[in-house]
Amino acid sequence: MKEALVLIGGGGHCRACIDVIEAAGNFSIAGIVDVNEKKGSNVLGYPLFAGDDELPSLMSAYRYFLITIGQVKSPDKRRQLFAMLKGLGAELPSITSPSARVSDHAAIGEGAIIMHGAIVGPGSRIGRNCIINTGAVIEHDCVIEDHCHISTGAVVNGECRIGGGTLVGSGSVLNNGLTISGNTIVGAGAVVTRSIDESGTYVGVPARKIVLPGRAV
Ligand code: JB2
Repeated sequence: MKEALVLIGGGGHCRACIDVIEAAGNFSIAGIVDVNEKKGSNVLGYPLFAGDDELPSLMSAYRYFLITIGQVKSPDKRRQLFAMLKGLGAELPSITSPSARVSDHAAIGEGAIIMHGAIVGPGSRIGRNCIINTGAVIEHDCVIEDHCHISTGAVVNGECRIGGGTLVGSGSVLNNGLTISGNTIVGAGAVVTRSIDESGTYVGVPARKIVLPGRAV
């Protein structure tokens, strides 16, 4: 019998995760934890059955949990939920789509999801609670630290190191051998040609730092 898996967050990213979990077939989805106001509704037929305040009591009934809130502007929510779940003693499995190619010589951290059509090359290490989104390429010998989101169709060439909490936007390209500091945003379609040692938001071709209104430099 399949083990039951509880999902945390029932929005757009959750819908994409459900498709991967169903295709992977290792777990049955027990239900979704979201904000209390959404209790009683469902996502793709799975019930939103609890709020975060009920997580401690859910631990006695369920062992496996996966964070299915996405990460666009900030990794903070996913980081907080990960710490909370670990503190409660939850296990967070990694999930890999059957249409992804993960090298036998790669390692995937707990709570990470490798979505449809993604590639993770030999010698690469994907940290805990990462999203390697649809069609993303992580080439050989990369290190993707915890809580990163490598978005749809992004290409991280070989021997790159990406610091924790970074978002690599859709369709962006990182040249071979770069280091990207943590808590950085690489905008969609950017081409990163040099290492980034100062956190911030980088866009364009070649990628340059921009300062967004209302945000610290
Ligand atoms: O603290 C929370 C919490 N805050 C928001 N705890 C729990 N358990 N759930 C929370 N949520 C819920 O997460 C919201 O009520 C909502 O149901 C869900 C977020 O859904 P949304 O569609 O706004 O964002 P997303 O993070 O699932 O998806 C975004 O990021 C993905 C990477 C979207 O932009 C997607 O299009 C994108 N692919």
